[in-house]
Amino acid sequence: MEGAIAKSDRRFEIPGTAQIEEGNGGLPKVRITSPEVVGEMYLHGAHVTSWKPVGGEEVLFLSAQSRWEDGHAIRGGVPVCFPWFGGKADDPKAPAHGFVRTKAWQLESIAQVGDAVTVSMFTESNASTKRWWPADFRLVHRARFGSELGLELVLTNTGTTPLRFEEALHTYHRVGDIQKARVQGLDAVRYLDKTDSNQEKKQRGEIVIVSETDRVYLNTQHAVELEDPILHRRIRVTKENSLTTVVWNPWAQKAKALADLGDDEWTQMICIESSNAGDFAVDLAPGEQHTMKAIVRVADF
Ligand code: TA6
Repeated sequence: MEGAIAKSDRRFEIPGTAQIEEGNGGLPKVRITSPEVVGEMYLHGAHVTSWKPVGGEEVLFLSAQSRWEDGHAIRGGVPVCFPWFGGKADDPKAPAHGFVRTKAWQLESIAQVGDAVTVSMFTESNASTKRWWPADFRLVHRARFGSELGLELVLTNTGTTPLRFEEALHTYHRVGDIQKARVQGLDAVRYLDKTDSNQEKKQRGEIVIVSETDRVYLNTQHAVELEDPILHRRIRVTKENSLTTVVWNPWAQKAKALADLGDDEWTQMICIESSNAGDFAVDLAPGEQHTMKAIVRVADF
């Protein structure tokens, strides 16, 4: 059962700074409290659900309607999408966004450097992953909780044949009012519009959300800034080894259709996802390793 805290994991705790506790649905989580930050990361999906620099407000959106159980993804925070993004091209029955966000990972380490705390969790190939995907792999999600949130997705091809994968850090950012928010940094970048039969279009200026928005920005390593005049903050996302950025807001109708998202919660969230999706899937030879990084910073606005 996913719920119980493994006794052996207690050895990773850092008294007063990193505790392993039973979270929502009885799922184990690591709770971080340091002079610089508070944060949370569940073993379920190696899912960061909270990051709040001291003196500031919560940066991540988390749905009050989220499910907290094996086989379901948490709605909000940072879901890890792997080894495919969205639907699986050759198998409509396969779970959306892959299979690692809906299952328990294992705790690898918790380390403190100064006031920043880094939590590492991993998952590996086994008989159940091979039902969907033949490759042998080891995937680590490393989250550094500090005055900035540093996320690293490290994949190792532990097999003897090449593999190709997609990935995303599907981050839900909390905003005061989506209609007042602005996303900068993707001007003149081409994107696939998933609300318009994946037509390829070109971004002109900043992104303003005025309807359902579901776009995959292509071949871009640009930093992105989320301007929020209601919460008086600017969120800056920088990334490495990621060639696509996904921007998503379900708007009202889609939000109503999602059982694990409150009908009005679409006004308080926007996903900005550092990723390698579609034609930008990554090839990895046997024994090779690939690391995708994203760093989230908050500045006053
Ligand atoms: O990242 C955007 C997206 O792919 C959208 O198409 C939308 O489906 C969203 O992810 C949420 O997906 P989920 O499977 O978590 O409901």
